[in-house]
Amino acid sequence: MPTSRPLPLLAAALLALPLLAACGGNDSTGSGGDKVAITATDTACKVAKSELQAGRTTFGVTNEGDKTTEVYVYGEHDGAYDRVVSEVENIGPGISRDMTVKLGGGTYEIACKPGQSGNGIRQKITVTGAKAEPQDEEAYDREVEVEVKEHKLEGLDTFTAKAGEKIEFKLENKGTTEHELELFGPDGKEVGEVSPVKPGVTGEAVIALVKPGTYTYKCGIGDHADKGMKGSFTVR
Ligand SMILES: [Cu+2]
Repeated sequence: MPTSRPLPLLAAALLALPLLAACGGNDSTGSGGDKVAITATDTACKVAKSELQAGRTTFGVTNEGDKTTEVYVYGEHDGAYDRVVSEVENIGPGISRDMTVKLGGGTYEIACKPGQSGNGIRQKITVTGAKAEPQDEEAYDREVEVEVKEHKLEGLDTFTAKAGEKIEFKLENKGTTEHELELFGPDGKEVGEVSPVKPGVTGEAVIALVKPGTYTYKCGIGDHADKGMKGSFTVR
């Protein structure tokens, strides 16, 4: 029983914790949460936990079916679960992928979509804790998907926006190393970024494109930009 443990021993255990975390912790999610397994088959969508704490959660998705699948997290909107909070696509049979998502308090549905179509097989989850800040999840006008692999950023070639629009940039890492997306306004100053995402993971950020002009973007990791992971688009 932890409560009957002598105090010095407990103190020693607490001191040892950061060391342990520093050595191991390859599955750490930053907020100390464990990875939540989602097992997808052609007929089922098993979520290891149906109750989660608000904050960042990493779902470890494994496809045990025969069809390529995708997994969505849907938030509620006017009584329907159709607001996409996060997704991970193109999970082939036998493949595992991680999906990290920041969830505020509320109810959500996780959908596995064998064959990558339809409404999917749904599981409800409950998240306890503070509601999400609007900018975390829903206050954007539209989203744009950017696909990255070594060494290309795809999806923004024909992208344009109107000044004042809030865009959710979704960075889908289909490569084999970490990538990110840094965005700079017409004056060259950074206006936002999608933080580095690991291979197989999708990251996102809502960025307001306040001023009209030419925006530039790049992957700021290593020499990726020099290798071609950069570009520009116009905001009118
Ligand atoms: Cu990169």
